[in-house]
Amino acid sequence: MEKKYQHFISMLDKENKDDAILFIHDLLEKDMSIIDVYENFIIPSLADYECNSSKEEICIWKEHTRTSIIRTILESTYPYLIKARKQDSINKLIVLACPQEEYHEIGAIVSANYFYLMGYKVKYIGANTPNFEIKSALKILQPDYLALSITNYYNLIQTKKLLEEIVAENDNVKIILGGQAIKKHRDDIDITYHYILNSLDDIKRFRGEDK
Ligand code: B12
Repeated sequence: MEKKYQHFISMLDKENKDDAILFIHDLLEKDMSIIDVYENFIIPSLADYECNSSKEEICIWKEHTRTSIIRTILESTYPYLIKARKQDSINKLIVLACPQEEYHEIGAIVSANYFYLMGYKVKYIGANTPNFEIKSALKILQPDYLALSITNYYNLIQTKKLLEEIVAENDNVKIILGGQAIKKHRDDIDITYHYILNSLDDIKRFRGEDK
């Protein structure tokens, strides 16, 4: 696995989009599970990424390029998720978003796909989603859960305010939080939530307890 992963990373480092996409499709065709592909290739390829330039502007466009390759892989492998989805689906809806100013969305997309695999109905409504759009989705869709992905620490403060308003206005919706800012800083801020989930295991456990 490690050799294959290093090979994949070398293609990403060279920004060799076509080869990287074909490589992942080949793994899936040779019977690697979609979860193994997510856990051992897709997630670490971004989570462990370190820009080797000291210039910030170079790092940002390089991160965009890498993310764009990963996004194409996520979209183009979606049929494998459909095939792997658990048969015992659960009649509950999760609305998932990245709040205002939060542009990191791969974690949100991956977790949306994991909830889908576990049998939930999921609507991912986007990165950098303005507060009024999140509230509108809650009003119209009446989901069981609102899940937010927060990566950047600075976005915790405005999300705290948003969640206080949401909980005051909606009796039924339960709040799920995830993402690196939550993982690292949840004790630094008194933010409203019902569940904190940050990994596939967390989501599996949550599904097991959700009747
Ligand atoms: C790609 C990337 C970007 C891309 C994002 C593109 C996109 N469309 O998503 C771009 C170029 C836009 C970007 C911009 C910036 N970035 Co950036 N970025 C990254 C990078 C390299 C990877 C992030 C990623 O996709 N990881 C992979 C995913 C799969 O992992 P994940 O998000 O942790 O998600 C997992 C779990 O957390 C969990 N999860 C996540 N969300 C949720 C939600 C729920 C409900 C659940 C259940 C689970 C869950 O599930 C996932 C699977 O396990 C990281 C480096 C790193 N080490 O993470 C920096 C990083 C996150 N960025 C960082 C920074 C500083 C920035 C910028 C401020 C840079 C700048 N100067 O402009 C801007 C901020 C933009 C903004 N306002 O949001 C810092 C954050 C530090 C901090 N403040 O906390 C990091 C850590 C880099 C660093 N080492 O400094 N970035």
